[in-house]
Amino acid sequence: MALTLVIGNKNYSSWSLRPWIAMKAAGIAFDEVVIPLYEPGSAEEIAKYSPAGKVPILIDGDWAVWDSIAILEYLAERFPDAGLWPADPRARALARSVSAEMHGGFQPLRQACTMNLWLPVKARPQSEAVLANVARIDALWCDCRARFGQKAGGPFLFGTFGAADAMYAPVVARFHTYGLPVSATARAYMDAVMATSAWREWYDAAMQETWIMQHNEPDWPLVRGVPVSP
Ligand SMILES: N[C@@H](CCC(=O)N[C@@H](CS)C(=O)NCC(=O)O)C(=O)O
Repeated sequence: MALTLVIGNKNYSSWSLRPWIAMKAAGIAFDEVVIPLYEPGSAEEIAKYSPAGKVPILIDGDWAVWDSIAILEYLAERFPDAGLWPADPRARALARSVSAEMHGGFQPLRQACTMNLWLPVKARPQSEAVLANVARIDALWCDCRARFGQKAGGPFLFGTFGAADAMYAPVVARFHTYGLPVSATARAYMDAVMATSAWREWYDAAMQETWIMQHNEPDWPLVRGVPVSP
């Protein structure tokens, strides 16, 4: 039976992007159900699939798995040949550590630089706390690349695109949109993620969406990066 991934709208739903891009990059077939977030009835619609009331949710027959990390772990077990986690135990432990660090942390960055693919790409001033998050993420990307990615011979954290890259895909979007200061290694990694066909597919679909949420630049109303009248 085909898998179904229940996600939020692509422009905003950073958590949904994680399992979605992991499945696309790994070639795991699935149907998708898109529930626009923050609309009247959104919560009721999500609640039909999960009592947790959040997307993403993976439906596998009569079984539902929710929360991005749990979904990635489920997929890694169900599709062991997909290589979602690195084969080497130490690389795998590092991949899980950095994924968990993302899942549970970086609140200043997440709060100040919400994922919004419609926003124009430009550098915006940021707090010390946000810049400290950026520096930590840059350092951990460089560490993964230096210890494993480069040797494995691919442009991603551990070589080929995997669960850790999926966990950081929305961070790539944030760093790019908000013009955050990164090293050359981090920039090359971001460019590699953004060059994947999975990324392009998500981005192109986000550009076609019509749901408008308030964004964190309220004095600059925007539709797809183009200023519009309030
Ligand atoms: N820890 C969850 C977070 C999921 C989450 O916060 N999803 C947001 C969308 S990106 C959501 O469903 N928001 C709807 C709401 O809170 O009503 C995960 O990793 O999947």
